[in-house]
Amino acid sequence: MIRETLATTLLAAAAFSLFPQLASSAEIQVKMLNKGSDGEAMVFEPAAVKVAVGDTVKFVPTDKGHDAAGVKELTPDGVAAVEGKMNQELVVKIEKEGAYVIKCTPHYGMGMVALIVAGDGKPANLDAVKAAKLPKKTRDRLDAEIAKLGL
Ligand SMILES: [Cu+2]
Repeated sequence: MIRETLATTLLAAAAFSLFPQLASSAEIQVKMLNKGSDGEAMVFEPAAVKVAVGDTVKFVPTDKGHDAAGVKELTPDGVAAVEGKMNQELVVKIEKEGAYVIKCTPHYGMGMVALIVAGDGKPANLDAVKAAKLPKKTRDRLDAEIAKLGL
């Protein structure tokens, strides 16, 4: 009896470690918009998302004329920056903890920027994200999003 219970527990633990996404993975949608619900022009909405490793973030081209691309130097170490195409959906599977800054290439200077934070606590590369020299509008929006996440 005890042995059976132990075997069942071990099996469940093994299954969980092999397929953790079965238990927890989520897909978060981020829209690319000409105008946000707050009236701001050229935005990702939501512009800040907190996710778990294993989740996916889907960037949806709700309005035309946008893309979603990772900012190389503001991506966790060892992770390649994603490159979306204009007017196309981009699905990003998050495989590592950290902060990911995503830009819309044509509107980066206008502050069209999104922040993905994966994992709990303060991301290892958050200081780099906070210190990055960016166009003023972009810097301001990013700071607001960091604050929104309480980081
Ligand atoms: Cu854009």
